[in-house]
Amino acid sequence: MNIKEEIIKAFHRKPGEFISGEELSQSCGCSRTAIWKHIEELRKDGYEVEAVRKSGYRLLAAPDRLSAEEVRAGLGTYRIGQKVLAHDSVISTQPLAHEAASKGAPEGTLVITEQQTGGRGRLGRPWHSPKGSGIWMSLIIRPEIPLSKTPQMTLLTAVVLAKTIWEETGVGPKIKWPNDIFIGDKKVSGVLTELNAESDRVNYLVIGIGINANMTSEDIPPELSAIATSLRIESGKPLKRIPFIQRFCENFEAEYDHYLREGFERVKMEWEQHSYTIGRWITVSTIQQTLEGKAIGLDEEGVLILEDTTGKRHKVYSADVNY
Ligand code: BT5
Repeated sequence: MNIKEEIIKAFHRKPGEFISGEELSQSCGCSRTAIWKHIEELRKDGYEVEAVRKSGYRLLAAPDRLSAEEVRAGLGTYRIGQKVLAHDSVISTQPLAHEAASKGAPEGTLVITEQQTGGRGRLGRPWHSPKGSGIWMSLIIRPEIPLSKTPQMTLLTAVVLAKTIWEETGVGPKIKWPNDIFIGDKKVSGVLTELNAESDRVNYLVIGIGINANMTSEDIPPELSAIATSLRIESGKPLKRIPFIQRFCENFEAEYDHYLREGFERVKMEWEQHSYTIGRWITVSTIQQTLEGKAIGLDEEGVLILEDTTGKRHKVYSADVNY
């Protein structure tokens, strides 16, 4: 048992209340001296814990740090986010998640970090991931679906992100096909889905998620200032990252379980409801060609349907979309 994590869980069960050393030592299965030592360690980690003789310990403030203990304390899921690999600074969470997945990390494992020095988007594009002000994470899932359906996981993740942003900030985001979350006309979050498969069998997917949480306008570099925003800028309040990640995991698990049981239909409907793309005139560039037309909707597999000026409909599988 991880004693620090048990103590944090106990504090979360009784917010604002004193918990006696005796009660903590019983629920953690260790001596009161061991509890005292772990409380000292928590203080070193930035937790403010009040200790009062006869009353016990009370949590006054937790640090704004993405630790495995904090994410798991009070998390209402049975597998998404139940294993967390938390880092301070990494090049990118994607290769770390691939490595963990190839060594057998369970479905739902989350790799999170405070900072990425080489964060990336699709086609190797850079993803700006400054320290402390974002949520940079990679989720491992192992769905039993054919390869052709894996792009649906990006759409599912975008729906879950849009819902979570709405629930946690009250700001209404839109999804730009296939992987961008927009508020107004600026990007607040992006999804990068990577796949490991053999013939038609999916071994695992790594879903990379970048969310601009607490960046201020000054934190956004000039080359991104016209296209990027953050939840803090849009909602006018700092975001509590831990509750956000927990809500994301809970929403993801609910949506994903429903998808595995019932199929893509609900994701398609919700995606269309939150869509920035549908109804717009867009230009789509693939390696082979450039198409112009109106985005009509998704087909039942999640492929974007585009109608050109002659009324002809085209299926867009994977491409860059300009507006
Ligand atoms: C994406 O790519 O939007 C996917 C981003 C995924 C990032 C996560 S963070 C955790 C995990 N680890 C990683 O290394 N990556 C994943 P794409 O659609 O290709 O968009 C990339 C483009 O977005 C760049 O070319 C910039 O124009 C822009 N951009 C870069 N950083 C941004 C930011 N922080 N906010 C908004 N836009 C950004």
